[in-house]
Amino acid sequence: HQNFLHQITHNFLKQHDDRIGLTLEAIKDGFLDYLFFNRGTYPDQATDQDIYQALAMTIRDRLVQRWLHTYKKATMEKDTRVVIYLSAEYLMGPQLGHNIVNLGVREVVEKAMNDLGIDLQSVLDAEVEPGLANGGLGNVAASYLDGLSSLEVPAIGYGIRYEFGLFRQSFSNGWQIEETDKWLQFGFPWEIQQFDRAVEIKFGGSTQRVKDESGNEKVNWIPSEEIKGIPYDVFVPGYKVNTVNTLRLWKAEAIDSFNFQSFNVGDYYGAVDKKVSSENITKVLYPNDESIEGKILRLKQQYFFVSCALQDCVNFFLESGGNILDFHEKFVVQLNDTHPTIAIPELMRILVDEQGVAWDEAWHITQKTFGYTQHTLLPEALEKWPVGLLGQILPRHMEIIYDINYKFLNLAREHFPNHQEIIRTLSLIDETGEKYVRMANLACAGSFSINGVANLQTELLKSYTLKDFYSIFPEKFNNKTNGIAPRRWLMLINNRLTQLLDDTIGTGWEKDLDQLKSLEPFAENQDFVNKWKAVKKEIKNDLAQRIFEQQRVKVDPNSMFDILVKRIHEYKRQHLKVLHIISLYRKIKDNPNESYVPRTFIFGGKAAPGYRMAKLIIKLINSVAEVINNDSSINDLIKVVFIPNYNVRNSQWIYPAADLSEQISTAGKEASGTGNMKFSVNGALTVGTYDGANIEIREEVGSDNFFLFGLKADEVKSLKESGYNPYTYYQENESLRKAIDMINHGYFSPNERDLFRPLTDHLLYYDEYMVMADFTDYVRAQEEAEQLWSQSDAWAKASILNTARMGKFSSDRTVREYLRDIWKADAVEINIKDTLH
Ligand code: 7GP
Repeated sequence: HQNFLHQITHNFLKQHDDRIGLTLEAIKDGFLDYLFFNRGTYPDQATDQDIYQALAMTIRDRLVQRWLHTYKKATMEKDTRVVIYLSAEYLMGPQLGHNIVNLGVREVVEKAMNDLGIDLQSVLDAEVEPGLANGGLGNVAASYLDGLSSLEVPAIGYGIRYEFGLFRQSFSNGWQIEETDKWLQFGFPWEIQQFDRAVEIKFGGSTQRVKDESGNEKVNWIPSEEIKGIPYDVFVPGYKVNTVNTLRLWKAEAIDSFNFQSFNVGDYYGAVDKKVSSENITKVLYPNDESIEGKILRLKQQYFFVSCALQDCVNFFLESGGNILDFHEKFVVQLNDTHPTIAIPELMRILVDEQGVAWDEAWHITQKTFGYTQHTLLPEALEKWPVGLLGQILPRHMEIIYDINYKFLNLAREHFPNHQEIIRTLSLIDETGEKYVRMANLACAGSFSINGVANLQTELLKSYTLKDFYSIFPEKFNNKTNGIAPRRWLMLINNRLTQLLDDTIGTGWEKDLDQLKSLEPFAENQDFVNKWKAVKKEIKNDLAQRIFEQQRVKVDPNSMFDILVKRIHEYKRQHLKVLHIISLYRKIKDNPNESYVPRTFIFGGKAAPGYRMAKLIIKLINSVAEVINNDSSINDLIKVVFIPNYNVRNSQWIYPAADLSEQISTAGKEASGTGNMKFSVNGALTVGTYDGANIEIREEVGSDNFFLFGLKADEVKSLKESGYNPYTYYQENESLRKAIDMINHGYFSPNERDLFRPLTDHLLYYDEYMVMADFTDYVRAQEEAEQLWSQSDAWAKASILNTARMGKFSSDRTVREYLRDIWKADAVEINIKDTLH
């Protein structure tokens, strides 16, 4: 009977090949069909949202068969190895444009829309992106899924379907305002709900030791709360291949959406209450990028999606006839930082308590299953959970963690006999005050691979942050320098440059970014240099126009676009940039007759809602912008723009338009950075510190095409140890002093002179991130940039070389390295003509 049904489906698909075909007619028909039957409208009456939804459904139809084949013929097959990526965040970005590019149908779709009198760009603009991430860490999660699909490797990303993504940012009187991100409001056309793969998740209660039939001791967990996880599958198509992997996002639901007992005694509200509280778990993304407080709901979120994911893997592996003892052969599970680390005791629990595997064997399987990626150098970002809280929410896991710790510390003592201090720092439990579980230690003990995301960071992990783990397990440590997906971050967002590249060196670079190297000789070709400049000018025009429409600020596309976009954080030093702008402004006012390079300074980024200093920095930037943009005495030589609600969609306009990319973190603080890569591959020059992946970018593009400044990581450290006094820089550097005095005298806050005191006082008397120490050299690097800018051909040449030499930073390279060293999974070619069973 089943075969019969399959046959019918296949005959249907064959007859209706056009429905899923990629021809102009098929796409037009599909689109009009959805517009009429699904949206209930005609093209001339359709809203932007109607048009977007109809085109999205049309494109989605073309993914379904590829996705189903990938899922059934590769992912679920017993003998194929599957990469599992566990991440609390995915920064997927707008989907329509990306999926059109990956299907290889950009031109056809553009034509189909044109024929109907519709501008494709405005359709793309109508998409509300799924902002299910804070920043960098979610961005790499999305890039690596894209890379895995493009390399045809079966993979599943697991995460949370937050009902509200990262808050939307607007400004009121220059202050950041946060609003709920209702990204699901109009429906999300890229997902399919999989009700039949729902799982149950337990919380709380207690454990009980019982004897099973054969007299062996066994632990029962008797929870106090149970909820359901419902998966929603999002398609992740590879570039011009049939592989479409799955991003499976989980939503929490109450098991009985109605508690009839309460209902019968008239407590309608109480009955609904339980439903509401269960569903709260996946309500909203926590908006802090690098510091985590001990929030119960956050721990529940972490356990919720991790348990959903592992249960799902176990289920379909056993369904396909797999042997649980081979779990680590079938799956490799990558932990995206420590947020999913509770997966380690969860897998132990499933193996030991549910599958009856002996402890030592279960530990062997677990350690062979997990890899751990570490994304931060900020000590305050290392997650830890109070033992009391973890034990209350997950009593069985707390026991398992203690058991793991007992054995792990015995091993550690063999390496460090008589080093009580080292044993204390290695322990999974921090016992210095209130007891905490250290999630990074758990991740290190329970995985076979530990990697940083750029060379410098990996070295710093080995010599400081995870030093003692490194001496016990040197073989586990490795580096995987981050990369970005060239399809999104060049092809999709920079159509103009893509055309020029294709015309000059042909296509093929988008799958093999090293091919951009063949652009190098063109840097000496005047005709090409002129074309390069013309393209850049058009792109800058586009952004200037958007800025004018949005903010009514006129910026000059001939000025140098100097851009700093990323989360607002003191270590990322947006305030260093502001001090530079103020000092330049001061200089122009004091010496109006000298000649200056016209500059446009563009900012973007969100501050964590509870991070007061970051919010004050936003207010300062907006206040400085207000004064400078309205000061007619400086003849529009400088403009300052803060683009609100920085997200993937907005960033797609920003990166291609940059001349100068600001990567100015305190050395030794930025693990890698990926914005730095997006800028440079689009031809921006970088002004940057010797930090994160900046170092490797400079190595590739050449030191002549990169403006380096500032203290190095070891210099930061030794200056700090020798007693850093920021005030001396204020005394010694006149332009720095003037800039700070202007802020302190209320020049930018006439109604509230002391508004920025907390910020300036911090800089003068504390300055944890050494803004003051790096100021002078930063200004020097900026002057160097201005000198090069004045020779416009030389600048263009450096810009070309940046693009030409960025091949290394393709996420395809990074994914290949993960596959080679950690995941060890092979490509599986997907043939959509195969019959499915
Ligand atoms: C970020 C790092 O700050 C950034 O340097 C790196 O490029 C990115 O990860 C991708 O590897 N870290 C986070 O976003 C984060 O939340 C805290 O780290 C655990």
